[in-house]
Amino acid sequence: MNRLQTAVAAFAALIALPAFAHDGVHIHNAYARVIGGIGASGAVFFEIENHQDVADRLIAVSSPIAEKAELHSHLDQGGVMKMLHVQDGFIVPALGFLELARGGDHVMLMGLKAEVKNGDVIELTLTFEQAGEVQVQAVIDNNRKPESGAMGHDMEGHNMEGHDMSGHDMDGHDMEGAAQQ
Ligand SMILES: [Cu+2]
Repeated sequence: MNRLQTAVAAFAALIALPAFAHDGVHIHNAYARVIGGIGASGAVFFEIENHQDVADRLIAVSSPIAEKAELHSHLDQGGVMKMLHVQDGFIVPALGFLELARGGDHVMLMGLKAEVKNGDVIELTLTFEQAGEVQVQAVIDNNRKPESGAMGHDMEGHNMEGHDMSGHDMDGHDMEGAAQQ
């Protein structure tokens, strides 16, 4: 490669970057926990990856499966976790990540219109200030442990079943968490 070719290649690499930077937001590892039948509530968790070079904000959510969907978080009030409706939405840093996870930020579904079971897929529409509307499919997974969401990227391709089966007290614990959420 001569000098000119090298310079052209370097320039091509540079101009390729902004195409990625403006590629909106991507949603990873979406799953939902739902306890109960029609009229029940559920919580949805996922990771938001912001490919934009500006911060974005998740401001609204809706789902055909629920009468109402809200952005919620948990607040530790002297050891008691209280759930609150986040009116201002969730900020996702420029070129950064936000994880919605158990015990933290989550999407709350209220007034389910249909009965769902493990393995069912529900549709969500997320509305971002910058990226606009993003469609998400979340699988109902009432057995997932909190850690598997947090480590979603790293755990992919590993033996998730083996990992999940090693859980000890999860059944009781999970049901408590779901009742709160
Ligand atoms: Cu909630």
